[in-house]
Amino acid sequence: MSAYDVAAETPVRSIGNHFSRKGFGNNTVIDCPPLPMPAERTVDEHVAAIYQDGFTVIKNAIPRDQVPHVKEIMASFKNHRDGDGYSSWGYGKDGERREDIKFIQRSGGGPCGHPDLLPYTNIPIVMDILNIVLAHHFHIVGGTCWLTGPGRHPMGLHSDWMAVSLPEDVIADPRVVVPVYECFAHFYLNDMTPDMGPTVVVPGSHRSGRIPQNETSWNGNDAGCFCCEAGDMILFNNAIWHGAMPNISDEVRYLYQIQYANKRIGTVHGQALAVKDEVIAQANDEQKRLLGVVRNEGGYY
Ligand SMILES: O=C(O)CCC(=O)C(=O)O
Ligand SMILES: [Fe+2]
Repeated sequence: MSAYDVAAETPVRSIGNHFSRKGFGNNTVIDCPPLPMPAERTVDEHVAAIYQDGFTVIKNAIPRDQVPHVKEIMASFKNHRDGDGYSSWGYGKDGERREDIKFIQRSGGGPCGHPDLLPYTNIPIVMDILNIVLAHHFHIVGGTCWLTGPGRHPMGLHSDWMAVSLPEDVIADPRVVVPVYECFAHFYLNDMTPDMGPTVVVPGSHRSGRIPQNETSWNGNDAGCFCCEAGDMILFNNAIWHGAMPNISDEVRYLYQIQYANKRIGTVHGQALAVKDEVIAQANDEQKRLLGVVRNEGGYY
C-alpha cells in the first residue's frame, strides 16, 4: 500500500492530521455549467464573496494587451519536473483514457521567475482584499505557470488545504468563522471555453469543514466552471473544493497561479522562494516583502 493510499484511508476528521488536509482529487467533473461572472465589485463585496462563496473574480487583472507577452514568458519556463513536459497519457474527445495522447503539461516559473511578472504580484485591489482576508502582512507562499494542452484529463475535485476540519453542525453555527489561511490567485490567459478545461469549483464548499469524498456538490450547490476572458483572475480560498474539466479543445490553456498566505504561514515547500536576481533587482519594496527577499530590520527577531 502506498503512502497515498494510507493517507486516503485516514478518517476525514482525525485529530492531529490537519496539516496534511489536502483533498485527493478522486472525483472528477467532466462537464458543468459556467458560473455567472459578477459585475464589478467593491473591496468589501469581494471580501464578502470570498467568505460566502469561497471565491471572487477580478476582471482584467492582466491588461489584455499584456496577455501575449505573459504567455510568452510562461512558455519560456522550464518544466518543474524531470522529463520533457508531456504527460504519459491523455484524454480523448470521446472521453476515454488514451495512451497515444500526450498533452503538454508544464509548470514552472511563477512570480519569482521573470521581472515582467512583478506587476501582477501586488495588484492594488488584490492587496486591499488580502489585507482584510489574510490580515495585514501576508506574503507569497508559492506560484506556478501551467500550460495544459489538448488531451489534458480532468483534474479531480480537491481542497488545496483544508486547514481546519470541523463537524458539520459546528461549522454551520453562524458564530463560527473559520479564518482564511491561504488564497490562490488564478490568472487565465485564454478566453476560456468549457472545452478548454476550465477550473471547476463547488461554491461555498470551503464551509464544509472537510475534504470532498466522491461528491461534486455541497449543501445544494453544484460544481460550476470559470469561463472568463483572457486576463481575468479568480481569487479563492484554498480550502474550496476545486479541480478542472478535461481539455478537449485544440488550444493550450495558460494558467498563472500565485498563492498568498498570512505571514505566519510558511511557503508551500517550506523553503525561501527561489527569486531570480533580475527579479529582485526590479522589485519595489512591497514586491520584495511579498516575495520574502527583505529582512525585517528592527523587529522582535
Ligand atoms: O488546473 C486547474 O484549473 C486547477 C489547478 C489546481 O487545482 C492546482 O494546481 O491545485
Ligand atoms: Fe488545487
